[in-house]
Amino acid sequence: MGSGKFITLEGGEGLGKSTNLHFIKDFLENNGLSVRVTREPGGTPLAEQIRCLLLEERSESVAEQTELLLMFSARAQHLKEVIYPALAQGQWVISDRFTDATYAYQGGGRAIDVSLIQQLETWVQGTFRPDLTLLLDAPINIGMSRMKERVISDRFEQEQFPFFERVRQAYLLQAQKNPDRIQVVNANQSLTAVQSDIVSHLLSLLKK
Ligand code: Z5A
Repeated sequence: MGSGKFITLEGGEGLGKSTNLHFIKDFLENNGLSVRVTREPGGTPLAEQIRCLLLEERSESVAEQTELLLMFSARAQHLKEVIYPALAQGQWVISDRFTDATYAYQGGGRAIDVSLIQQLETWVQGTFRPDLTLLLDAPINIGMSRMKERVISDRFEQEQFPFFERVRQAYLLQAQKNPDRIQVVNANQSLTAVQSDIVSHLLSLLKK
């Protein structure tokens, strides 16, 4: 890989990933870096089609295995077409969600055996992992109340409180297991305070 770094943003819905993605992009560009912003599931034309399959509401119930495999199918395409080439060219890549979301939603939310996720992670990514993951964390009701205004609701947003609590706990477990990579940011504070925490993590990464 070139000198680019890979940053991922994670967290439950409505906790400010999209909002802060743009803030991070601007911050890095102001520091003279070339930045590529992307998201999962998605990021390439094919992976975006898989995203639609995954998120749209449907009458047919989706098997957990189907959901998990589609997440990794989209990820394989995203890595090959976008993430690896951008890093090789020295760009910094920021992704709105990546594999920690699979541990959280499919592992925590759907209760899929984590060892299966680990096997797919190794198969699809080898040893490749983000350089920094910012996990926006807050009690579930905070994200939900911020999302109240939004009308469109996807297949995941239909889930109930216990599902999102399992997602949150699985994210926090990932952070515990990967303390050097995953930085937990308290999302239950003002946007200015959130962004000040984010900047301190970015500055540490810039010094590495
Ligand atoms: N998924 C999965 O299951 N497995 C996987 O492996 C992957 C994904 C990769 C799509 O995610 C779904 O895919 C996701 C998990 C699943 N489903 N869910 N739920 P997505 O990222 O596209 O969708 P999302 O999680 O629902 O994100 P979102 O709706 O775009 O929310 P957000 O980006 O975190 O929040 P936001 O839009 O930036 O902020 C929400 C509002 O809060 C907005 O009005 C902001 O102005 C406001 N905000 C933000 N920060 C603050 C603070 N600090 N104070 C006050 N107000 C704030």
